[in-house]
Amino acid sequence: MLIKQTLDTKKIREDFPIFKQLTHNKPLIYLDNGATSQKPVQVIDAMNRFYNEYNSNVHRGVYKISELATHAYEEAHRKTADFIKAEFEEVIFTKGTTESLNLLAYTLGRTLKQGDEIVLSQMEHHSNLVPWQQLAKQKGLALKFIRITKDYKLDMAHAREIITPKTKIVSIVHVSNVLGTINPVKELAALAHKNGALFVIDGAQSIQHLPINVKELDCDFFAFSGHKMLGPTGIGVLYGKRHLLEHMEPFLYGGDMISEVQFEHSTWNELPWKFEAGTPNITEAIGLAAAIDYLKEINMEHIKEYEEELTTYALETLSNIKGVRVYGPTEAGDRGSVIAFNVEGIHPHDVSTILDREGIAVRGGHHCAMPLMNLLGVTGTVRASFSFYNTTEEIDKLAQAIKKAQEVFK
Ligand code: 7TS
Repeated sequence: MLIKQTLDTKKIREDFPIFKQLTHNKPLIYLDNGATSQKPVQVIDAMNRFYNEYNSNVHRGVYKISELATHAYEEAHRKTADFIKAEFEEVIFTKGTTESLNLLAYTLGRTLKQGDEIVLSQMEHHSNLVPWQQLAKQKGLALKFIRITKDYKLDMAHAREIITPKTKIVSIVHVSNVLGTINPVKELAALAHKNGALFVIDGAQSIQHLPINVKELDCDFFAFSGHKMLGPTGIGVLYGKRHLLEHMEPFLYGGDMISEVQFEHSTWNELPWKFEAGTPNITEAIGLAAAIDYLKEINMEHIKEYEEELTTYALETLSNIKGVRVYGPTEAGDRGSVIAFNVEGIHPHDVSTILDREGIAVRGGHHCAMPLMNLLGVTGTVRASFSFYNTTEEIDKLAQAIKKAQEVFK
């Protein structure tokens, strides 16, 4: 099967220094993009330039390089807001998706009362489960989970049953990091709003793969991480609708997030700074802005199209190997570029180790979704997750390496 070559992957790969090296004397085939993405030289250079040329703190100095740093940091906010079609005031920088979701559980949690309900799904990453679970324990809230159907999608009839006027928050993963399922978040937003609940999207696995328009999705909050979209670690985003953020209490207190402080009383800075206490991750924000520039230049629509082709190719290739069981929806249009699978009779860690010897990086394990593993009746899976710099040749090599593993364990 030939795929339509929407992107010039050969040229794109030249931007990624990591692909120039060998691993176990073989070219690196990086198929663990669900965990983190590789970084183009444009991102690395932007961060180096900051340290080499204008390293200083933001929002305080009146001298030249501090003004440059402040401008670059605010520009990073502007670019991020524009990337997801939000307003400048609606984008808060955090450490990552995990922190964004914890921020929400903490701040929204303050307004919840015993008996209130939170609805999640059975396919959540621990980051979108544990913070709500702990909040529910502290406050006597009920947690409900939308079931998964046999074809690995959310059971929307069940969602309609459990999302009621008692529900205060619905928080759902956009693209599952295990099943790859793309969830109907627009429909869920409407359902949540009809019942007076807030709707949160965990966008950790969608941000690099799908064009995101938060206004069109009509979500109240959208969380993601910079490191999964070509940016550095240590920077993430929480988008929130302006009128909601305005009424929420801050998460962390300290410098920068205040307007005026007296010994007994303080008032808060304007958005988004109200939610950014202390010296922020300036370098990382600058790296994230460079990543966004890069993604925009490649074009998110083209990335989506190319990855859909690649995923179709991979699904077909893997399903044709006897003894390989793939989890998740069977149509590439219903799923992101994540494929979890098991090889009959071989532990996922052993498969991953053999693949590593062939230069192939995949993840083996529970993927921070233990309850989902229990539902699937497995302790773990192997997971190959693709990005727009991956190729069909790499998928062919993955298939060969799986067959090699089957030979070894015969
Ligand atoms: N939500 C989802 C759906 C994720 O896939 C991840 C990370 C997170 C939240 C947390 O993001 P973080 O940047 O705060 O860590 N997922 C994975 C993964 O699948 N393999 O490694 C990390």
